[in-house]
Amino acid sequence: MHIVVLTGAGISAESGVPTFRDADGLWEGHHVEDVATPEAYEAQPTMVQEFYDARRAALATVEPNPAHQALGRLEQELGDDLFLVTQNIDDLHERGGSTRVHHMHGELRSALCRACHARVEWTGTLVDYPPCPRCGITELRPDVVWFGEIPYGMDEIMVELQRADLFVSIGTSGAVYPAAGFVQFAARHGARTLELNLVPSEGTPFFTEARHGPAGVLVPAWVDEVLGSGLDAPV
Ligand code: BJW
Repeated sequence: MHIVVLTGAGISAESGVPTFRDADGLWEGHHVEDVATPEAYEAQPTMVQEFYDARRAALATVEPNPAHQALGRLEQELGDDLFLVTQNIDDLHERGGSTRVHHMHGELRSALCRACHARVEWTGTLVDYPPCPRCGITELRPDVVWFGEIPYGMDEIMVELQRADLFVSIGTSGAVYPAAGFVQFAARHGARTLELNLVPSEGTPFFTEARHGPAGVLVPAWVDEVLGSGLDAPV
């Protein structure tokens, strides 16, 4: 049984990390489309750097919740039979026990050099334009994938989706591509598909089964089912 799990902002909501499209559609007062583009960075670099610096600093104030921990437990049991891909740029999966997390939209704790293209671990601020540790040029930006940019690791993700017996989507609105298309791609290649989300998402009609409620409840219950079933995961 090969399982591919895709997570989105909803899995970190109960940890206190705001989602992008709930409530008034604002992320700490910003529309995500206004800050998460290369054009926004060109036009207002200080505003964009401060936005991501604040989110990087906020990582110290949040903890993984039972949903992250359950996926860590699942990896311990399944090893290579689990492929975890997240759209999230926080580090809560890692702190919840997952060791092989594929961050398709990048990571807050990483900086990308616009001069030499190095990706370097970063925990401080970027708004003060520190030099790149590799080339010394002061062109570090947040290592995140903005609209119009190509997500990381797409080739590997597509191979994993083709191999999947089960595709599980957790806490994502299904509004942003290419992740929103994974369910149909996996289904076309023979996977059963399961949605675990607070409320029905844009993608719900494409799933074999959908369960609605908080991730902190649904995910541990689903992991218990998988581990209790001798890996013949129920959908
Ligand atoms: C809970 C919960 C709880 C709450 N428990 N659940 C027209 C048509 C189709 C596509 C396009 C188009 N025009 C442009 C595009 C492409 C574009 C796109 O999709 N745009 C859409 C707006 C239409 N996509 C891109 O540009 C991407 N690149 C691309 O396509 O390159 C081409 C290419 C692809 C592949 C191969 C080769 C070439 C790049 C997208 C980059 C997205 N970047 C962001 C910002 C990243 C950095 C950052 O975090 O700031 O990524 S945008 C933002 O949205 C962020 C998220 O990862 C992403 C998805 O959001 P997510 O996770 O789904 O969050 P929400 O808030 O939307 O949903 C949360 C869900 O949780 C809700 O359903 C809640 O109900 C639920 N929930 N509490 C369980 N307790």
